[in-house]
Amino acid sequence: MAYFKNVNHIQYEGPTSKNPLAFKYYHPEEKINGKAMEEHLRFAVAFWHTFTGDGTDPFGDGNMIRPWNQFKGMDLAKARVEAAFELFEKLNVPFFCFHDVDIAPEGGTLSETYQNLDRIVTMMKEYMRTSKTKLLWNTANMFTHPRFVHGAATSCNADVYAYAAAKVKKGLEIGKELGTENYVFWGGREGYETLLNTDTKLELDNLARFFHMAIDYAKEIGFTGQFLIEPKPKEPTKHQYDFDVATGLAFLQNYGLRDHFKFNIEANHATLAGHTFEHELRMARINGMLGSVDANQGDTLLGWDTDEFPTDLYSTTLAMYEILKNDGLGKGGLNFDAKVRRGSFEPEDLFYAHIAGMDSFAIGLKVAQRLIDDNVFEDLISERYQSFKEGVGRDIVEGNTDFYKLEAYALQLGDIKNFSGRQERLKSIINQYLLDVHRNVTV
Ligand code: XLS
Ligand code: CA
Ligand code: CA
Repeated sequence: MAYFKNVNHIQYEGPTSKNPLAFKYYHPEEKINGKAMEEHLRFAVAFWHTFTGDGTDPFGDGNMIRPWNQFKGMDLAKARVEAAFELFEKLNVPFFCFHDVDIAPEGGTLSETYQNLDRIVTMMKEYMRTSKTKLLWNTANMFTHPRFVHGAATSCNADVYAYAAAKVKKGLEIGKELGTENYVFWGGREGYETLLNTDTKLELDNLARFFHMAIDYAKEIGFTGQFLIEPKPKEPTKHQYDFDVATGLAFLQNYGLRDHFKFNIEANHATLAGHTFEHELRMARINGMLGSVDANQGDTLLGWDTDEFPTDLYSTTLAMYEILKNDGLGKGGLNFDAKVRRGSFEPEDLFYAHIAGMDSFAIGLKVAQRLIDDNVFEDLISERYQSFKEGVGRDIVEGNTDFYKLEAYALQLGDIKNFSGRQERLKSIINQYLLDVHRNVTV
């Protein structure tokens, strides 16, 4: 059965097209610096927002019109998979992502839940034999069910900890079965509400033990996906342990986990942490830890996680700049962890939203590559740090100095001269490049 009868395969029609169901900028085969756009961007659809979410918010019931909602229970789960592969094919998207609970209903017992999952995974595997769409990552939802009220791997309740371990164990088996590229750990309720009732040391030690057991099990079963930590500072807990890249990195290093993980950076989580998206990408990149991206955007007027489809070209450009500088995302990709607004409740809106996101990142890719080709930032940065290429600066960088020598040097200095950082000049150049995205002229 077709769930999106009014939508055909989305084609690239170019920037002058008026067809809302066409790509204006995303041209999968087009080569950017010798590599096809499709391979640069590695887009993924998030199963939960697109097929499971129903528009429910704290003030209102679900309102999304979804043709598969005519079914219930396991039939609904199967219908979602059918609808998903129809959308993947029509959008020509190479990857998807899911949580265990997105794809199959939980049973009365853990064993029943496993059985439900197995049936859906078998069905997905069958689709994936002929579909080009692969699994970017899967994960276990350890935050929705009431048992996770105090956390999962940081719960005060050891029974919950064991239950969470079982879910991740199953998740790794499923990931292996479906040939996933990555496995994501987002600490949904791994944090605290108040220090007054929390043994933070025990919770963090337990979280590290949990990750070590996951690494051991993955090795044992030959799971080859990349492990990813997804930082988020708050929501649902007041303070989440994986606050941002810097906090996550300190944790991984403290507990001897660094070599086994990379980060999955979500734009809206970066902004909730008081950073820009590109800041988090940069911090992960310079530490060799940039693994994958949850491509969305928040709302500057709202202090929570709105998970909007990305349309801010400034942000997609600076994000793609970091990704290109990282030499791509390896096994990672750009997962649209994004949901249509509650007012966009028709099935076609799912296509408009993904097209908007894919086109926005395609523009970001093109502009970022041109900025790099023309050394727009690099030339200025190189000039700005010139003092570290000679004399005392070179001694500092090469480790050939100490406080005595630096003091002696400082004592003989006259007035110290600084130079402008040229921030506004750079921003106006970015605008020029953005507006020139279609011209073959370089600025
Ligand atoms: C929620 C997170 C979540 C993770 C996967 O804010 O973004 O969706 O990506 O559990
Ligand atoms: Ca996410
Ligand atoms: Ca989010």
